[in-house]
Amino acid sequence: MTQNHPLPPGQYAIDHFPRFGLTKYAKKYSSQTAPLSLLISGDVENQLRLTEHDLDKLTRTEQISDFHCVTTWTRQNLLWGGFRFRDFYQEIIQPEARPSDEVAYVIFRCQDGFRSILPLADLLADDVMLADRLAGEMLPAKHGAPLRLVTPAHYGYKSTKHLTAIEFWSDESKFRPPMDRFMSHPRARVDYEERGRWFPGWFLRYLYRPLVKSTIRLFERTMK
Ligand SMILES: Nc1nc2c(c(=O)[nH]1)N[C@H]1C(S)=C(S)[C@@H](COP(=O)(O)O)O[C@H]1N2
Ligand SMILES: [Mo]
Repeated sequence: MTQNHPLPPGQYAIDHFPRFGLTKYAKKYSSQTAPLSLLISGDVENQLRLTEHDLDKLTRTEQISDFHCVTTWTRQNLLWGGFRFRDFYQEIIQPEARPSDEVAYVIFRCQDGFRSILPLADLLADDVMLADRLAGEMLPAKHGAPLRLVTPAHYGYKSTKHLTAIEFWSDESKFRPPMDRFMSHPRARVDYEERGRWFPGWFLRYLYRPLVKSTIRLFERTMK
């Protein structure tokens, strides 16, 4: 099942999978994983509060994909388990929450305050998952339990961990990026090196790369 994709522009492969993220959220780490409680809201007729049992009706799926952090490290061939976002949208959100026809953006929120936004169209791709398993085991707290987004075609900052809410909106106005605006690209596709806005991707490579080691160390300390 292992596939080797060429590395996207400006990325290098590492052989471990560190916990990573915005340093301002590093201290929010909790090894105690709360059971899933996912609030569905936005331009929808019905708000929903979903638990893990509500996801049982979806077909489980597994995929092997590469994970690309915007700071230039890539971890290849991760085995994720969970649900396809498209199935979740078509089999739970559309029939039960009844989103408006205008919905075009989705906001993901989580326990530590981090958040991300993606166009709905990007999320309906085959390889976008809501994952609750990693490498054949329950998704550990380290990597985003109880449930995280996995979207391999986008930089890691779109793959929000520890999900608590998903909102469906017609525009981006309800989204405030958790990082400086220049670091937040509305799509962040790795193939196009959409690392951030205003600056070209190759420029941000050189800005971010020196921060990788210290950020990994910071996250390691917070997990002790
Ligand atoms: N809740 C939450 N999700 C998050 C982040 C975060 O700080 N908090 N950081 C993002 C970034 S920048 C990256 S690269 C990935 C890292 O995922 P990992 O910790 O499983 O390696 O999580 C993303 N999702
Ligand atoms: Mo990242």
